[in-house]
Amino acid sequence: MKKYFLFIAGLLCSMASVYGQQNNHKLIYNKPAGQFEEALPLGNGRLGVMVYGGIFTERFSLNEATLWAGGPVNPDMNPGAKNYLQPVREALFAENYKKADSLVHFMQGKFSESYAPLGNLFFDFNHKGEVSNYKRELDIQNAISKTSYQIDGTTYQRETFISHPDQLVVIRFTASGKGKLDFICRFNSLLQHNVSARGKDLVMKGHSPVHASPVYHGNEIIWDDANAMRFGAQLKVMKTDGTVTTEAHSLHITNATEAIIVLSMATSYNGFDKNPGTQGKDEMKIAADYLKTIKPYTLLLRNHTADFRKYYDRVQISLGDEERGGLNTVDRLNAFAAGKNDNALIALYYQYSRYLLISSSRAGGMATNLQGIWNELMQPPWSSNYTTNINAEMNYWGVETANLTEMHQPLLDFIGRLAKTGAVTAKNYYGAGGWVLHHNSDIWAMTNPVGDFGKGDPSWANWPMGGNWMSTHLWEHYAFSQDKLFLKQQAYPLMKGAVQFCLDFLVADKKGNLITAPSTSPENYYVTPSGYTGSLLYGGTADLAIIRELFTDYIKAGEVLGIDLAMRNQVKAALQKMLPYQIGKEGNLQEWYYDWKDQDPRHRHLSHLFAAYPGYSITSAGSPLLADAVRKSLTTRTNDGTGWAITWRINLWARMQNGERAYDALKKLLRFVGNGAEVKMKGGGTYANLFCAHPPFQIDGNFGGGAGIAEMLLQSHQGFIELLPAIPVEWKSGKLKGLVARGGYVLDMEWKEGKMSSAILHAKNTGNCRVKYKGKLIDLKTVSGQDYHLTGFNGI
Ligand code: FUC
Repeated sequence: MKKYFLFIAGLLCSMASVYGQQNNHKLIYNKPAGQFEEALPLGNGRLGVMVYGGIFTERFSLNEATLWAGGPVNPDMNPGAKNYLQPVREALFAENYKKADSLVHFMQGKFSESYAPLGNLFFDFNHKGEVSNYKRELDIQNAISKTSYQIDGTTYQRETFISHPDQLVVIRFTASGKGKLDFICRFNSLLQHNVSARGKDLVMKGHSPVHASPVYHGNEIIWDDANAMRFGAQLKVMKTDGTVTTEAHSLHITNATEAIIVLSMATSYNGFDKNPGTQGKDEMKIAADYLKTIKPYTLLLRNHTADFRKYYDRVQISLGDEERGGLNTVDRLNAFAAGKNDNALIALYYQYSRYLLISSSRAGGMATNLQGIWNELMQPPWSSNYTTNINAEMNYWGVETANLTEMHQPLLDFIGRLAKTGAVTAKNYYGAGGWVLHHNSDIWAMTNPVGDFGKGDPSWANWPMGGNWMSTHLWEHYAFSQDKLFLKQQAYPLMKGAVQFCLDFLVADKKGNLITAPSTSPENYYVTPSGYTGSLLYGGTADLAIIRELFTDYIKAGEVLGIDLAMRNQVKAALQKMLPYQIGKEGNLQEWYYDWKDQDPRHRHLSHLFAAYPGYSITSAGSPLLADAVRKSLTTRTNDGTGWAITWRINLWARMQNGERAYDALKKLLRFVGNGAEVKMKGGGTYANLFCAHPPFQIDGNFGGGAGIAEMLLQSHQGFIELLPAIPVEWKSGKLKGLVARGGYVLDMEWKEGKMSSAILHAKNTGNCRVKYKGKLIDLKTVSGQDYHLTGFNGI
């Protein structure tokens, strides 16, 4: 029975007013950061700062999202690689995995390049006396950091934000006593650089290396100023009542009560295929241009806040706890670790994931990398690159549901560049059409298998599924936005290219099923009955699941657009012939072609479960037996693991509608691991600044964790919208506003003591929509722009 009625938009109760958690948007600390994992991130997508909040010396570590080592990649670097494909396949089908493994090493190229640290900006304060009442905080609703303390009765305050509309870092210093501010501004950098001071300006110029090897592959750093990416950082004292004097490499501000400083940064990056030295942009002009028309502080702040909150305020969340916003974040983490439930901390973690995405991924810019945009090392872990066998995609798992669809665009645009280099890689490594991406990439849109021409481990290097996985994001963006123009112009051609590669790459097994060869299950190893441990095989489940998902998306896209019938039929036929999922003797979803054992049964990767999340070719309703096999595999893998690995488990348990297991994993994600070098424990968790500890820091877990929380509250992958599909008993009451479901629907919900008390669906599109709650499905026809109060469920 259809039981719903239309509400007049204006009469809808304002959910905003019932979120009594206005303070739960802050990370709060009572001492300065001693290290990166305690410092607080600010960003506008392009510019990033980690604020340490020091008392005598304040440190801002600086980043610019386009500042990378290296230059345009030569995708033609190993043109003979394809000659090894057939011998590798023959060895595999002869079950000679060792030989296949040694041959596949010839199908490797260079490693990716590294995301570079721009430098540091320091403020040295001439403070004397006892410090009291220290506080620093990050207000994630307004994207502003604040530091304050007292010395001898004077209150010192600093606030910093990075404006997207004005493309500047803005810092305001104040003292409560007249003329009490006395400090020096200076830069440094690990990159080759020089600093000069003139008038009220301090300028740092420099360049990154043309190569920085991954830290796990030596310490080679190559400098070549002619071909290097250049950067410029220009600091200006915009306003002060004090005196500014220049020293050789610094500015000195004395006798001030207030000082407002702005910082502009830019690089010579001019596209993935342009030499950043010889064909680069004029970075000093770009940086200077942003400084030309500086607005008054209040206007800069107002523009910044309005811009940021336009995105941030779209979602509100409360999981039923009392307000804890005023508490110190480290105390909260410690209490949580000691077993004190803090659902407000989980809500904060969710909003923080949204904060980090708005701060690190803006339309027109770079996709957020392994550390977002925040890195202060010359050779950061895994080069702070794009790792596509889980991490880069995970960064965007939650973006659409979190009502941040615009933030998806940098990844979707990146796919367009990858398809260009990837077409050459497909030809040279596989003799295939379309385009391919392996497990690593960088700002140069590198697509080849890494490994320094034979030194890489095939378990990660020789995995050609990155482009296929990435392409599923193109469909997801359409599924949520229903933007047909995007589907037609941007998504479909790229999806088609990925599909073309797969059609060429798939081969028949001995029984005629279509499979992949060579194949791996990212970074995991099997043990054959004869005791051989390896990673290379044929017909790995993960490959097949990813391709199946891509093919399904491609078919749907073609149907929506009504084009390419012949190819669509070809893809449908291939899909029918693909090796079906197999259930192993333990009741597990088989990871390998044969039901072999895993070398590490608790391995962090869960690639063979791709079909259950992020894919949806296995669902509880559509394929219950396979879903049970997924549950079995998940149980064997356990909820332990590194940071991002835990978050994959949260999402999978949510998809398997097991709120308790998902919550158990969530608790593990929020384990306070201490800080930086002090981290001794095995497994992942959370640092003081709520960055995810792999360890070390990787931002994927922040985004994967956010996605997981949302997946527990709202799902829409089974052809219907499901409300509260996997909530644990700890979340018996809560309120939500603004989460997005596929089809272009925005949901507000309120539930009390385990029962929904209000659910409102805002339709952005006209169409048919099905909504499920506690096993009951209702159908509604929606009209774009209308709001629907869902009343057909028990308890509403
Ligand atoms: C994958 C993972 C590693 C690490 C790296 C960046 O290869 O298996 O653990 O997270 O990405």
